[in-house]
Amino acid sequence: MVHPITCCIYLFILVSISSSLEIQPCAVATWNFGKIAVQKCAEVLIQSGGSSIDAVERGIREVELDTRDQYYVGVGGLPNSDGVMELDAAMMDHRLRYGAVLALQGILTPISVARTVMEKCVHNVLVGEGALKWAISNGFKQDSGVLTESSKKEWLQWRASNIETSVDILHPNGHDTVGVICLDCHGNLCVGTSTSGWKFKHPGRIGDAPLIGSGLYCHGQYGAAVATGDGEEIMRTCLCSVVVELMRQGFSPGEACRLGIQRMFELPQINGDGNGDGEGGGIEYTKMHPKLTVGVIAMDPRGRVGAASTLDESNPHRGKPSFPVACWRCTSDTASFDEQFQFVDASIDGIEF
Ligand code: SD4
Repeated sequence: MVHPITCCIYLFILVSISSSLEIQPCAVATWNFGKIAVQKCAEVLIQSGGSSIDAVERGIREVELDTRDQYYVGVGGLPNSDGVMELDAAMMDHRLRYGAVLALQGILTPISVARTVMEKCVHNVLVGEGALKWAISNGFKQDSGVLTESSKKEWLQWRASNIETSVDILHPNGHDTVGVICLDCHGNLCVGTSTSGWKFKHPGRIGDAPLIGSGLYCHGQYGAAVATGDGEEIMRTCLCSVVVELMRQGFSPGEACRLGIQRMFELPQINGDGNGDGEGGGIEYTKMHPKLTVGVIAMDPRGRVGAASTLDESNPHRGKPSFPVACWRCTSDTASFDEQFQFVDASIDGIEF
């Protein structure tokens, strides 16, 4: 005769196992380079049974360290107007822990520093010299290689041509963020971001990417969101906070992203061209806006994913009328990465997958 308490324990173990079996680990990431990130996330989540935190960190590091293309992320990103690399990164997990480093100099993998801030620091956000000090005291090495020769060359050319970034508010190709959301087999979400930000930005400029609620947000019960694009506008909307709040209200990830993007179009007009004199420009952020570039991805704890962007035929970005999202979902133990991977294109109408 089995003791009732033993019975309960067996039942509990059975229920835990079967509920964790139902969860299909999943990873999504922004833009075409997101594939590199997602591939690493898949490896971490499946082969080494890592957590969503491990997966987000390792996935983003792949893009930070990759110099094959001119991503505006980590090594090979582009510096500020003084020619100095100032990198932003952040992480937030299902327990609503958050860590960010802003304008970090001389560190190849800012996302790993952001993780240490999230996990070990009494503060949530460290900036500039203080962030570097924290990184070094946590074992990170300073490395001048964060500014590559080709990035330096591009900056020198830009400086020689005397372009004023401050008025170049709608730069179509001047920034990128790698944003990654992962769900692990325990149903835990984590989100992270990393970017060198607006190319040739004013020294000390911080984008939305490392700012909680703007470039990223995560709530273990309702979902996570990550944004990319025109950071000045994303932070005016607190876009990722809006998207997760919409999921809390019961909207699906796709609907939440679509409504979040609609909110972007409701931003009121900015007077001036951004050069500080309060004159000129006059930019109307309505659906008619010709160039607003924003993309957002969301995932809920069931692994449903949605995405939307401001892009369409009338407002393409790098020649495409939609925002590419790299997505991997573990649908079977035997399928290869490529069989489980897809690029999804998200436009104004939003998409769910
Ligand atoms: C920023 N939002 O620094 C970032 C850049 C980006 O696609 O995501 N660009 O404003």
